Amino acid sequence: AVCAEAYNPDDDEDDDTEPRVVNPKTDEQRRRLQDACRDILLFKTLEQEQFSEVLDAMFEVLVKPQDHIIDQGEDGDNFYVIEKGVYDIFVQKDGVSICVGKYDNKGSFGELALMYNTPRAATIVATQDGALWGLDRATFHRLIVKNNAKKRRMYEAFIECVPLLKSLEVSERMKIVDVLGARAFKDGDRIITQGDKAECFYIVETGEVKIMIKSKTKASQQDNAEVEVARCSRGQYFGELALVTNKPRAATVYAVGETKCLVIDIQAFERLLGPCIDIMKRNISQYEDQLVALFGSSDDLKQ
Ligand code: 1OR
Ligand code: 1OR
Repeated sequence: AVCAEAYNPDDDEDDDTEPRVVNPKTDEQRRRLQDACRDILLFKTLEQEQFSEVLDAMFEVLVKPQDHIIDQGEDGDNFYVIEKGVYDIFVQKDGVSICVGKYDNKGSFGELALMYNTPRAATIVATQDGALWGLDRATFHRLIVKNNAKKRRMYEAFIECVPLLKSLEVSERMKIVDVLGARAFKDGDRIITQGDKAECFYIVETGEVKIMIKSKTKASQQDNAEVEVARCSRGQYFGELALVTNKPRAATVYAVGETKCLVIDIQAFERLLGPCIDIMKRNISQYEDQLVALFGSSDDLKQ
């Protein structure tokens, strides 16, 4: 049987006495590692000191096409951050292995088995030459899993009152907290750019964002300025449309004043927010009516 309980870091006293892992790196390796880790959500809520311990412990892994980095069902050894390469995600269903997604030169994987002490939930296969940075299980426990206890305390109350997530079980909401990252924006910062490929989903924690669109059907016309179509504030979400429709971002999103958002990557979105998809789809169908009112056509959403 698979144990889905969160690992309780307070049960584990050995962690503090475990020696700190340091894998020496050249300046050039350190620079590449820092680049690769800049947007890793699981690292976004770490203190500076913990983050630099993570970087010290990481080690480079070079991979070839068809290498299996992780096999579903095995025990977890490492967590991986992608520096480069494309990696297919396979999940076994009724004895058949299905490709359910891929990582394209960014992101991270292999956190679940280490967080919840479960067998690997998917198989990850390199499709080309690539480079990864590994983090060993003991260091992952000592730094990331310990930090998750703090994250749960910080975000539990807020996550409990996000309307979209109401239909989930408490344990499902806590799993979202475990993998989310927090990002702060200043007034006017662009969070999402219309036309970009989508990687994340956002929930506003504090502050406000404004959603602006340029009509694609009017793209050649001079008066095709950005038009404000909506705002989102505390507890509201954005960035779901491209993930649900598998299309580029339909709008540009800017911070209005100092704004903090909780961020979930596309794999976690698909894994954990399935039960909320119907609510999102219902809300998306209302975008279309508003679009017609604004531009006289809903072609922007359809194509
Ligand atoms: P892990 O330690 O279980 C396999 O090792 C990793 O694949 C897993 O951590 C995740 O980091 C990653 N379901 C489960 N794990 C996934 C999924 C996934 N995608 C990536 N991983 N699903 C696919 C969502 C696009 C759900 C499939 C039903
Ligand atoms: P996304 O992933 O496409 C931009 O990134 C986000 O802005 C989008 O998800 C929604 O979360 C949010 N059209 C498109 N995106 C909208 C709209 C919208 N409203 C909110 N978003 N409208 C119609 C125009 C296409 C709303 C008109 C009021």
